[in-house]
Amino acid sequence: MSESALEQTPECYRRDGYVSPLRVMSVDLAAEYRMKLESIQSMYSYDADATGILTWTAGIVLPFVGEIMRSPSLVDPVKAILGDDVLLMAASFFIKEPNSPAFISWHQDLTYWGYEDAAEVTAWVALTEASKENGCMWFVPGSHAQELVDHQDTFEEANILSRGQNITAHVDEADAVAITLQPGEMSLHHGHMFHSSKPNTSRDRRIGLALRYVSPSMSQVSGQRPFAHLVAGSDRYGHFQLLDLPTEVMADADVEKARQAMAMHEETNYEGATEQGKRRS
Ligand SMILES: O=C(O)CCC(=O)C(=O)O
Repeated sequence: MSESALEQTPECYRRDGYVSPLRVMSVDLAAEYRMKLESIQSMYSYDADATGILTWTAGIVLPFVGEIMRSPSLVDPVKAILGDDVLLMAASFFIKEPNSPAFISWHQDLTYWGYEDAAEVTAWVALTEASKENGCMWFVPGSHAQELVDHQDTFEEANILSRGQNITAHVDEADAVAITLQPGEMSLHHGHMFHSSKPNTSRDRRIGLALRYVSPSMSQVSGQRPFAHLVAGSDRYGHFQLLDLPTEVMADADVEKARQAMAMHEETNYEGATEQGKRRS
């Protein structure tokens, strides 16, 4: 990433609530990571529980995700926004299969995560192309300047979001921009950004890795201490339980931590819901 792109990142982020596209790895390296992911997925394809763990808590159980999430090409622009101390509190794959109806309704990420502040940035890394045809994300520039707005639960089957949550007010799609990415590029977005994505109508998978970075000052309203990895600087607060990076694919001890992380997240995420939706972030 060029010096000038890095310098412009905080201003652009403050103004628009997102920055995109930023190249964070080569097309070849993105293809290599895709191959790694798909070979691990095929090893666990018979096991829905393990597949859920490696999809939604990838940063705890997959060493190659540990490598991506602490890479300076991702962490430096995040530091330019959050400051020198940065934790990675979740890393999840958002995968849309070829010709699948899976979509994401208009939402703001921080709605159900239980944090008392908004010092959070999502880095969404494209391991495949993300295009209008295969269901890239759409952002409403400047919408992050609003506080959290009302959402309603829909629990729609094809909605990838756990509660199928949808911003209650009308979101005018004419105000939105398509966040198209080439493999190896990423977008950054604010936790209050209005965003959504449509189905994949292409013949290939669309694979994104969403990395949720936070400042260590962030804390859960409930007093819960979620797991996180320290990726830059230091943590002077102790609001999170710090984990070591994974060194082996789906090691038993890491899988156990991943289960605890999912359970903690579900407790927060489903607060006030009338039903439990999908088992995910
Ligand atoms: O992958 C998608 O289409 C949407 C992901 C998303 O909503 C997010 O990363 O916050």
